Amino acid sequence: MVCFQKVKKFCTCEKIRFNPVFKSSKPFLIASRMQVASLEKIEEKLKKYEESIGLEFHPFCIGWYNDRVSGNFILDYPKDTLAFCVISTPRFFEKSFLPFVKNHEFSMNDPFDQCMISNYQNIKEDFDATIDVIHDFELHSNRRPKILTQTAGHVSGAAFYYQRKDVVDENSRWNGKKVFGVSNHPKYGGWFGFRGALIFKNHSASFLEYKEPEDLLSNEKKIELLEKFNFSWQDWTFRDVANESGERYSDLQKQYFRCKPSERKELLNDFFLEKS
Ligand code: B12
Repeated sequence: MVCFQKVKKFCTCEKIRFNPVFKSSKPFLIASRMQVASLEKIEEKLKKYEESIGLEFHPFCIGWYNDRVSGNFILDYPKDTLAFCVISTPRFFEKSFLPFVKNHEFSMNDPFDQCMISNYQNIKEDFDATIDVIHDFELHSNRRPKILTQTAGHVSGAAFYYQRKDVVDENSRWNGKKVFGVSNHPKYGGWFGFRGALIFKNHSASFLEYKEPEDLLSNEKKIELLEKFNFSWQDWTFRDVANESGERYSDLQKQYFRCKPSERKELLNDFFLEKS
């Protein structure tokens, strides 16, 4: 779901007047047009991966993310840096993961993570740009996640991140209880996964305009979503609270994620043995 709507009309008067880098408005105008053209090129290339392997890429400015999170989660890039929040749709498992498993030896504990590392390697090779990748599963040495994907998902418009503060009268409902937030995709509901972010270090996204994702859920639905995610996530029902597309994970995909990581390779071996 490549998003062009966020591109601002070029150069507001304020930007021209207050931009300290350029003495006149003309060079800034040219720079902005080049930036927009280069974003369009990047999105065009990424679209190929959306179609072939079922990933989605949603652009955002690092500053939008950093403005939301507390100090210890700040991403250390200039605020205008262009980044993409990456998510896997329900199709990713069959389109990318199973073919990957069929053709590769496992070198990591989690073949799914290995598959994403390989996909990002291909994407990086496809661009001349210097790209940093932060995976959803990456942790700092103190076990803190390197990126909060739900916040990235929200600011990029990929999926609304519902937190307890979004519910009316949350305290009387969940007094004293820990309630984790959950993201809802406008098309797939909960049937998707965050796969981290791509950061185009040399690209400015200062011309992108921030737009809040649409809050599609009533207060009752938000409560249902948060309660199912927190108190009965094992039955998968939180994913169906607002699933517009009707698309879900296949039985094999569900079985895979239900398995303990140590049993996943065996499950896949059995699956391919049965098919051969
Ligand atoms: C650690 C972790 C867990 C821990 C703790 C959960 C937690 N949220 O803290 C445990 C092990 C319990 C867990 C469990 C599960 N998890 Co988990 N988990 C993570 C992980 C790796 C990091 C989350 C984290 O540490 N957050 C830290 C806290 C502090 O962040 P926070 O509460 O969002 O606070 C920030 C925001 O509030 C932000 N902020 C402040 N103001 C505002 C305002 C706005 C508008 C916004 C947008 C943000 C914002 O600032 C705060 C930080 O300063 C993420 C992947 C990732 N890298 O993000 C997956 C992730 C959250 N988990 C996920 C899932 C699916 C699960 C499980 C269902 C199991 C599973 N894997 O199938 C269960 C369900 C939860 C449960 N009932 O137990 C998914 C959620 C998908 C979704 N739709 O939202 C994620 C995103 C993984 C993924 N790759 O998709 N998980």
